[in-house]
Amino acid sequence: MTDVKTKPAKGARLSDALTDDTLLQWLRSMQLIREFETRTMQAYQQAKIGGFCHIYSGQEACAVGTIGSVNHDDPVITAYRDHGHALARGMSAKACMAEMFGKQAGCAKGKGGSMHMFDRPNHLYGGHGIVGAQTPLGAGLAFGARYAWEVLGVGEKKVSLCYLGDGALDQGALHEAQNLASLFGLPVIYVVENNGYSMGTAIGRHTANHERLTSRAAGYGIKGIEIDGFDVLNVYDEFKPLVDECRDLQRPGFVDLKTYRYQGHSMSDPQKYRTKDEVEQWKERDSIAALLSYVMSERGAIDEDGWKSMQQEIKEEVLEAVDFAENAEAPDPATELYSDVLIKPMEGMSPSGAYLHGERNPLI
Ligand SMILES: Cc1ncc(C[n+]2csc(CCOP(=O)(O)OP(=O)(O)O)c2C)c(N)n1
Ligand SMILES: [Mg+2]
Repeated sequence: MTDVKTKPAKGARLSDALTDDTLLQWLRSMQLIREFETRTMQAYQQAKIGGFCHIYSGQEACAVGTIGSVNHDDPVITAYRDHGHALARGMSAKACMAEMFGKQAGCAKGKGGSMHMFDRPNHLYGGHGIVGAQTPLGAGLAFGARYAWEVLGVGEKKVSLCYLGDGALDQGALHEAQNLASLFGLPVIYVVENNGYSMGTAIGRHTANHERLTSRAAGYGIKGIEIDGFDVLNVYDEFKPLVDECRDLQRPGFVDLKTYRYQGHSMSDPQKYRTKDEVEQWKERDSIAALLSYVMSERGAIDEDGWKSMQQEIKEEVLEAVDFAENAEAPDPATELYSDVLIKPMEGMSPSGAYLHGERNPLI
């Protein structure tokens, strides 16, 4: 995925050594996420997508820069604002869109929806809707990876990436997980996509000492760094050394990855807690525009025509994904309702889930 041409010269940035192909791939990936989210909003407004839906636009450099810093078989887990991570990890736009349309061809057979993207071949273990629930699981993935390498002698040293929002910072689960990760030497990096808001609550109103989040990690003996998450090259420059260190030493890490979301918290958010000016100010630093300018002006790796055709290609890919999702088959309740889930049919219930005597299942 990530290709390095030479070792960077002394004093040069790590990203200077990334090949033009890698940078173009990142540009493509970020634009794919942006376009995908635009079409997702449209489909949602047309009531083709149901349930909760959280848009990733604005945060593209976070997923692309961090996932671009690890190996494909390093496990990744995240919260519910997960379309960007799924696409950056290599999930097809079709599988991602079909999941949101609740179709069998979706990555989780249409049973998870927007918040539960799961893709084992791409080493993505969800998509989790309970704030902070993924943080012990991220430690568990790291435990499994270290156990496989050290005890079973299978595979190489790995690092697990566990993304969370600033709203999950004060969940007890995160603190318990960090404690054990440090104690046991679990190679998990907690990547806080700090977009400044938990729903409508600004970070300064819900998290103590929010300007020095890394000091919380330090309390557990975990190395923490702050990164400007709006510049994908900077994300790579700062994040990659931490990944290498955590992999090498089999230790946890923590990142305060500062970012911003362009859309509301979810599809139903009047956004009374922030001004339009604030959003516009962040957009002036847009991460896709910044990377485009670098690959165009500094690298000469793409020109205006090349960019236009890349955008067009991506647009067609996403429209095809929407069309595919719309026309795909719905899962068959007779075979799918009780497969891959913990709840089994109860006595008196037909395999399709309907109660034979006409009552509702109290569990669903
Ligand atoms: C345990 C729990 N409490 C409350 C909620 C309701 N809830 C859903 S999203 C959210 C805000 C989380 O914000 P943040 O972690 O910053 O993520 P962001 O939406 O900014 O990506 C809340 C409180 C929940 N899903 N789970
Ligand atoms: Mg947030």
